[in-house]
Amino acid sequence: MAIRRPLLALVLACLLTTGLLAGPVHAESGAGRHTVGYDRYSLTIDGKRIFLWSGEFHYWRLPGPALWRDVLEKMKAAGFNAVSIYFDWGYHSPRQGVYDFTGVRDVDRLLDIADQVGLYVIARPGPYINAETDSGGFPGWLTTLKGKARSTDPAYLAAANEWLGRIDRILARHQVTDGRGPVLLYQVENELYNVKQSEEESRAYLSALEKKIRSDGITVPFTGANDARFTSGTGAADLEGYTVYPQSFNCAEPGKWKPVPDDYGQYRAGLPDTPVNFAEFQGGAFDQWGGAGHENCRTLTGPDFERVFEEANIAAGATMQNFYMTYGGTNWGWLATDFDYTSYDYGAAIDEARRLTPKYTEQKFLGYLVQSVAPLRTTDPLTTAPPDNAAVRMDARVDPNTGTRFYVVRHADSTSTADDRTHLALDLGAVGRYPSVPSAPGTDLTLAGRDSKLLVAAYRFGGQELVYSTSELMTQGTFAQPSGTGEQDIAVLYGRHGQDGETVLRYASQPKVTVLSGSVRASWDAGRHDLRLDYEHDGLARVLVHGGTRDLLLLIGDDQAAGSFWRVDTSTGPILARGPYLVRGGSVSGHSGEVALTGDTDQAGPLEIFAPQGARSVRWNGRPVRVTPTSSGSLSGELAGPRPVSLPALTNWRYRYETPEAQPGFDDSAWRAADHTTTDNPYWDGKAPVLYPDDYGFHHGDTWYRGHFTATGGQTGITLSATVTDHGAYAVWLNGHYLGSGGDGSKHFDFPASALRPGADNVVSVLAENMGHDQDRAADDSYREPRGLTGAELTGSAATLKWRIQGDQGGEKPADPVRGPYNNGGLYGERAGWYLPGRQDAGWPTVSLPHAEPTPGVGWYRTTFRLNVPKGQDVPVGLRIDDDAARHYRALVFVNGWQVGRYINDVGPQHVFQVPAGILRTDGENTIAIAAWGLDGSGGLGDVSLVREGDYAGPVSDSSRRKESPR
Ligand code: IPT
Repeated sequence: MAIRRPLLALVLACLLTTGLLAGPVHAESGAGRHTVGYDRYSLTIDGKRIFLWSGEFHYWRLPGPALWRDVLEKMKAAGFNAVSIYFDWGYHSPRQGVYDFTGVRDVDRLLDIADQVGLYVIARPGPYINAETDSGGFPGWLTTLKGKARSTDPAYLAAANEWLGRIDRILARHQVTDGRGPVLLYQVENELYNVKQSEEESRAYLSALEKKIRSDGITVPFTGANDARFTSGTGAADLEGYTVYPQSFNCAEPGKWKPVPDDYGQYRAGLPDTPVNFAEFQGGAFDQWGGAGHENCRTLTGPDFERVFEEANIAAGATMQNFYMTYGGTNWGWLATDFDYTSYDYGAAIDEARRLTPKYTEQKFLGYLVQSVAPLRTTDPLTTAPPDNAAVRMDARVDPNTGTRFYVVRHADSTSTADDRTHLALDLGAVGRYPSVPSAPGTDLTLAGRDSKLLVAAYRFGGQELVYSTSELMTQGTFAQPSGTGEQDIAVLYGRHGQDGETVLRYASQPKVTVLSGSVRASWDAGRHDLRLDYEHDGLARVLVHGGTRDLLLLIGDDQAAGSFWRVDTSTGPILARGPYLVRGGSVSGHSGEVALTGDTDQAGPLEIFAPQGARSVRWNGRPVRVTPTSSGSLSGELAGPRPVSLPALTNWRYRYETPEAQPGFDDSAWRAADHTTTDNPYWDGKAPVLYPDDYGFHHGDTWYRGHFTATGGQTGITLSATVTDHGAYAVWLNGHYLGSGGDGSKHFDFPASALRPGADNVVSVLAENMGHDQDRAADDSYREPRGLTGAELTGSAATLKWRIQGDQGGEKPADPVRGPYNNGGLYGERAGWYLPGRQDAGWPTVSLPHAEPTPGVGWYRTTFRLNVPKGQDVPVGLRIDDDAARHYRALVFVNGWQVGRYINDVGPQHVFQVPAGILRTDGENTIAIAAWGLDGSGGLGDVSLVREGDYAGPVSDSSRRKESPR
């Protein structure tokens, strides 16, 4: 047929487009080595084109290596072929020269898992990453280093090179180019544009990093996420990329859409010689303290958003897309930057509890499409006649090699919520012209509000020639025939429930059509040799077409029916499975004809599989499934669901008030003297002594100060200045008398005359909680903006205070290296180990929740509970705090010693904190320790309960039982 161009043209086109000459990577091929190249169309690996479909995942936001595999398998199952990973410098480095890559920081293991799961890795080690994390990923110790960050300043570069040297050593062991792993691309720096330094300086800095990284043995191409600003010249990466967040981050108005930018050509114009690359494309949105909550973010960036915007990216020619985030995770400990709270769920496709959301299904539709339709990797724009309804816009692309066309249809106003109907004029070149599609009389192409369709035409797959379909193509492949003796092609098509669909295929002579299920009408156009099928999308229709070089089974679903399909590619061929909550992977033994699948069920239900020829039996998670052959050529059986699991109520709380630091007799002689008279901090206001905790090696969490003075009797009060940032707080005592609390800025506190001790040592005690460091988005060292107290002046006398400061145990040498530098601050109970499992609360009085604590200060609530989740089940667990928002207290939540939550009762929005398996013992005793800090008389703690976030029968809990993660 005419769809295929003459062989010579094909060869020429391939030579022009394989990109072998354009690629920067010169690792020799052979012996496991691979060549990574690219041209303007796409990336290539050993000359083979790939559509890079990637999701962003941060291992440091999921402190349980067993769960890394779970999330990566879930991504792979949705058709992602890559994962983009920020590596967080500060997470690995508590102090200069010291790096930890063990336990939850075992990056070698992460890369091994990605490799085993079958995902390429886009490595993004910064040094600066932004990511709504403390200091944008810079370690605490960098705050005191002389030298401007993100520049060529020698002190900074030396520090950055130290990190790069360490992380590159690991990344270099896992490079595609050496045939030893999944690392395919390496991003240098992050978002280094619109910054407060010259472009020249930024370029020189990027160039210095690149030299260092290459000298570390990194041979994969460099990518940039600088919104396509540095495509050539000094410091340019091999492949620049766009970072696009079309809906930005206002989750409070989740129904309010900003439109798709109409100019698709801009993306090619900005990257004329390299693939159109969305290094970050919005996959959700972060939320803030007091914000609308991540469910609203998930609505703002829901399946409708994904479909409309991701298809628009394809219409713009993108062959590299990375969705930030695909799994957001948790800002456990003090990982969040100052405005962000503990959950980094991000409203992503996979939620923080690792559950698949409707966004995931939408990602799967498009992920399967881009993996299975090769012509999408080499397309040029194609001019078309507009649709017959001006409210509808159509953009088209064509693959010059095969003539395959892609039509992306959306509302001209992409924010429109109207249902519009239209017909399209399709010029399919040699395949013919179709002036009004759909052609069946009385049918329309319907575009529901905020919807988009990506239609494939003039496409050959297997033994078939698809002329066009107004259904979207999910996937296609070759599988066993019903008779079991031969092969058939299968294509899965889908559309919105109740909408018309029309699929046209071309045959040499009229084929035999058997409608196995559903209502589908067939008609034959003898002039064109076209078989036209028309139907309404409703459940799952099955149509067998006999007459081509191979039989074709069309599976035509509405979104829900099609969404229940899973595709697994094995060395024997693809498997299509329908029914279960998740299919993670599979294999086919050609020998025994056994199909072995792994996956999860959330309830008992059907399993249907289409497998390569010769498949006779099925195993699910190792257990045999009784299957019977169907008329579709599939095997059908039943799977069991999970056993019900209930979680215990939390009782037997024990309580102890601490805050001894507020008392005058407390011995602070071992605390560090806060006596620096100067600092390298560029934001220093000149006041001495310098009180910034960072300058004394305390970078994260709460800080205590004790300021001593000998009272003359004239002292009437104190004025404190602080930078604790929004929703941060501090509390002040004089000789154990509570003076009150404050926030950002200056505040005066009167001394009650009775509290002052003339002629004696007086002590002002301050507990300060800052919300974390700023990032350094503008490259102006704002991550170094001081935190904590910034000044203190007594009133009524010229006496000065002598200060001592206390923070997390060990400071830059964390006393708890397993949980690491972000787990703890300087609360008395943290330093005394009250956050850890163990018997230290044996003598504490018991209390019941909710509990009131009228004395301002910090008290600890502890209890234990046992879990006995059945083996082979995954039950994500959250810990919930409920209380009257009128009470003013904040709390740190520890489970088995890991700080899994920062709660502010009167701010929110977070009330449920995820406790990842691995930290949570699903088969034994767990310890909860909550440090609650009341700022006025309304402290204490509300109700605390466990929340079962789901119940799945599947392999994940088995792997966590292998004690993969440290406790
Ligand atoms: C982009 C950053 O690169 C990324 O680290 C993260 O902070 C993200 O924003 C927001 O979650 S920058 C983009 C907003 C231009």
